[in-house]
Amino acid sequence: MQAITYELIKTCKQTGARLGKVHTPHGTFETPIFMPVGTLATVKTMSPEELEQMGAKIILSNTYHLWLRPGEDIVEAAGGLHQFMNWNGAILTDSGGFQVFSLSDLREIEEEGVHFRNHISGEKLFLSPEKAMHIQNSLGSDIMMAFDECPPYPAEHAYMKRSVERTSRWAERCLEAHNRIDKQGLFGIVQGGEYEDLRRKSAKDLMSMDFAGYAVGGLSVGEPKDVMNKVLDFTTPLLPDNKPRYLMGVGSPDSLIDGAIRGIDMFDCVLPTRIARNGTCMTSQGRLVVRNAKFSKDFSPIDPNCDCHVCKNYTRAYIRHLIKCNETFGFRLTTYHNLYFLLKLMKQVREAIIEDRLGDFREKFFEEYGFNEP
Ligand code: PRF
Ligand code: ZN
Repeated sequence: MQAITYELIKTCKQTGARLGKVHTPHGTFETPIFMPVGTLATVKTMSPEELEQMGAKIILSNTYHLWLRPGEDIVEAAGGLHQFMNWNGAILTDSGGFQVFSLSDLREIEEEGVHFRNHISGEKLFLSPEKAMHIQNSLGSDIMMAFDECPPYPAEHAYMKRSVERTSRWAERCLEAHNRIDKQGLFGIVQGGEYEDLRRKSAKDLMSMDFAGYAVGGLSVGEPKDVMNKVLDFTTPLLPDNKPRYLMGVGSPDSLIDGAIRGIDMFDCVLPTRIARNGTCMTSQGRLVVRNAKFSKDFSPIDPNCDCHVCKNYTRAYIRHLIKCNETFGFRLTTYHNLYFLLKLMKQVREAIIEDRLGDFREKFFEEYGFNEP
């Protein structure tokens, strides 16, 4: 029995976006979906009870960070990541590949794996496909990610080709090393940068292996938005219809809609939680920097069109005051609202797919939100 299964419910006649269901050992969720990021076994400032209240069904956590602190053996001894952090919904863990490349220095890639320095202590470490699978098996996430290389943008074709070939060999080793197939699903990651021939090669290699789902990696790494959309245009049609598709590290409202239109089912990003701690909110009228002086006497909610707990009970003036004073509660309020905003956006996307009007929804949303997302 596979741990993760996907059910395609319908496609939007206007756009081709997919409405589906993903079944996991920790519940079923409808797609397209946004996954809040809980890198260190916590979605920063939010309790699992609050995540449940706002409607989150699946969160993301990180192999790399939990390996370094507290160590996967401690999480395993607690009974796995769900028990350790008291979250009963689904969990996806990233493999550490991307984090090694983005956080550590002095990394050295070889066929066996990657040598690098711990970004906290400076200690020398080594991560390989086998090690990444072992750690994720210990964490007990519902969805594990293959260990891949995510090259920077732009990368030359010759480099990207070698990287894609190595990522395919690493993917085989991940499948080989994964030994809790009935309890945890493993997703492969398609790489290849902006090169169509390499995306094809990567997708073909990975399709010949039996993954529970497929991610599109190597995007949102500094390329312009139209490049990302073009890559998705030729990449998602290469992925199987009967498995979930996950666009890694993408979370701006416009990209969520444009990704769903191109057949993506799952998204994650630190954006809503990170900008929240900086005093910035996502609203139906675009971004609102609530820490700005102009809100000091504004007793209206962050977003008059939002029905979240924060917008029903707290004002811009109060939240601005808290954030100016570095009060933790202020960051909790903006984080709650931003996550609620994206979860609700995806709910609206799903409703629009049911009614074959996601194209109309996109047009209206962009008109009100603006095209100014970085
Ligand atoms: N690979 C992995 N994790 C990721 C990415 C990737 O390419 C990205 C790319 N935006 C985000 N997180 N393993
Ligand atoms: Zn709100």
